[in-house]
Amino acid sequence: MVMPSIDDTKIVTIERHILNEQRTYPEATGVLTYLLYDIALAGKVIASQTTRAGLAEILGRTGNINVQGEEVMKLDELADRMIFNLNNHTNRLAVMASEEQEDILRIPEQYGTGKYVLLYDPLDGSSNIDFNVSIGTIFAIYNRKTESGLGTLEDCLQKGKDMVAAGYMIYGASTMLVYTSGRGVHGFTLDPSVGEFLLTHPNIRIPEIPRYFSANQAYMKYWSEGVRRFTRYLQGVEKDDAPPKSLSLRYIGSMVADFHRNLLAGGIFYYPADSKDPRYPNGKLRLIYEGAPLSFIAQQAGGYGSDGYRNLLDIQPESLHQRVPMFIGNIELVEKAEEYIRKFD
Ligand code: P6P
Repeated sequence: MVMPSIDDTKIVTIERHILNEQRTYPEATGVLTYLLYDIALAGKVIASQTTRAGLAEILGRTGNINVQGEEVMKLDELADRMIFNLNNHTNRLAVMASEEQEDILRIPEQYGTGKYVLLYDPLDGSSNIDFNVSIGTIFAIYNRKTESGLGTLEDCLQKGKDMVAAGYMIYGASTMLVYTSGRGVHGFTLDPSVGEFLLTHPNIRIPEIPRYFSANQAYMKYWSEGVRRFTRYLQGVEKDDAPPKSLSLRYIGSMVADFHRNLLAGGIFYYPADSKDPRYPNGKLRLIYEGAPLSFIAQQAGGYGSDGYRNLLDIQPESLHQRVPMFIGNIELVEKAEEYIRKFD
């Protein structure tokens, strides 16, 4: 039987890709490679469940409410548990923190601790599960700041500019893992037939000409004057300030999916401060496991992430679930948002 010839030099797994990268860094120990592998393994398991959500008993709600005051979907819990359990015994991490858990996640005492810190949103956009909309996992990796022993809250509250690596998994038509370790952004697509993430999008760069803008314009009445005028600029109706010709609106309401499309096609995702809920004047999205990792990825792909005033990666987090306005995507569009906010707020 003649088998189709497979060019095995083109089969690049996450491990091979990172090891190739690490060869340029003699001091690299390989621990980060294994950590990314553990995260990828969690992604494979989560993907195996998200594609069955409509079939398995895990669809639907647990009746639990998480620290965000949001109803917890069963897949949320599975994803949260999966990432913690696949990483809590590897001696690679000092501490973890999750969007689903109020406090930091300590490494169980029977296991050793390591030099990295893992912050993650296990299943962002999970309210979309019932409607079969793409959802995702977001993660950020830092070096621990404390010397040894169990990691602390201080280890989790670091500026995004000190991040070692960041990435996301998107569970959609295919499952992808996109990551950066500070040397460009690279995308891997899961081949379910072999259970491996294979390099499909090396060196992702956000296109110069943006194609989309993504925001929930139903909330325009809650936004500041500057953000409203920026949105009118994007719509092409702000007097004497024409936007890029190609712009179209795309908003899925699942940040990883909105971000991923804009990373590949060019555009901006924004979730500004709003007066919708006086408890959350800085909007809905969180800094340490959403805004900061996605800004690091955008910046590594030639884009930029801002809170409307400054680089999101320069913000010193004050608390685990701190919310922050965010404008992430093409530099020109994010800087235009900052300009409107400076001028009209
Ligand atoms: P809104 C999903 O619930 C999420 O956390 C993000 O994935 C998404 O970008 C945002 O909230 C959507 O929020 O207020 O537009 O429904």
